[in-house]
Amino acid sequence: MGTSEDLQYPRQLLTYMDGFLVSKTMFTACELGVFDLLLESTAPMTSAAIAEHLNASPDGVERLLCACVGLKLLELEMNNAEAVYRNTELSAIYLTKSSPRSMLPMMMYSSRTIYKYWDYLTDAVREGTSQHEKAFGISATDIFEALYRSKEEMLKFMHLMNSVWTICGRDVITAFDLSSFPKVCDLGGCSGALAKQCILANPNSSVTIYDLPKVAQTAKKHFVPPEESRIHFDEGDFFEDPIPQADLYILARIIHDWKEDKCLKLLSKINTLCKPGGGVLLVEALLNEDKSGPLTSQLYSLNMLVQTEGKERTASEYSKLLTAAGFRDIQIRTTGKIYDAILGLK
Ligand code: SAM
Ligand code: ASE
Repeated sequence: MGTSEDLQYPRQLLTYMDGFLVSKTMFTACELGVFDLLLESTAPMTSAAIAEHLNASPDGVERLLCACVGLKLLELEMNNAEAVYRNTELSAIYLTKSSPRSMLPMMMYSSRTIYKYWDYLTDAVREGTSQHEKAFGISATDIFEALYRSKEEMLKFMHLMNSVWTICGRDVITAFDLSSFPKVCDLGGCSGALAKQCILANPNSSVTIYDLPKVAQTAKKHFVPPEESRIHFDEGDFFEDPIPQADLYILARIIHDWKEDKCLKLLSKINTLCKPGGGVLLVEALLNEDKSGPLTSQLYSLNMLVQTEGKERTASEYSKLLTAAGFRDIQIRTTGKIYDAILGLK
């Protein structure tokens, strides 16, 4: 920071400027199926062969592959004076459709949806509000009506929500010993990815996923196998309708969607339902107390501005909300990954 090299040549600023070129290069290779094709291929492939299989321009594909080599998403090797490409280990594990650790749904949602919203980040900062109207022509005032503007968009969102828990789920679920809470309710549990992690880590617990009717029905149909007898579903609006009785309420990425008053309304409703000794587990991307980082949480808070009415918060901001709703003994566990855990007891 502030060394003479930085001031004579603004390397860092140029890297930031090109940040979206990097993202879009990776997204394009994902969307075209470059990594999937190379995974299926028994041998490394030439650029011409890749272009033919993808039904894309040989020149365009060659430039894309070249940039992917620069990003270390692909490796280049000479085979009898012919350049051939193969996946790096990282791409094979995280950027292919069939991989159990696939991050492709997050890439797709970033590339198509978040990218469009961020075209209006300046307006969002000026106006202090979400940008559904400008980005997608939707005049909805309800956040999830806007985010679920079509069946496809709702499914894309559910896949986005689902995939991060394959890399961060175990850490947040095992941050605290939850074995004393046999009956768990995952409020806004979406596709059930965290519910699955919860029953894996706590063999004696069962989880009810509570979500909006169309989300719960889609999760039941496409995400949670019917033989999973320890995961149940309940549907409704958690602000307006009755919610299930439970020993522990999990709220993962729920509080960060909403303004203070709605957060307090929801948390107080949960507190009323909780028996003494019951608890609430918030799972969120925590900001440092002085908001100096982590960068991911800082950037996600800007994304909450363009896409929702919420924001990312510090541990003491969450503690304050929980205390105001009647919870006590609030404990914080950071994981060093994207998402952290906050436990409050009644
Ligand atoms: N907890 C999941 C996770 O972290 O992967 C999903 C979080 S997502 C940001 C918010 C979830 O809350 C969505 O599944 C959404 O459908 C649900 N939701 C939003 N408003 C709701 C409401 N009024 N009642 C019930 N569920 C709601
Ligand atoms: C929400 C979480 C997300 C609402 C909208 C969202 C995410 C993307 N869009 O509760 C996941 C976190 N990623 C980012 C970039 O914020």
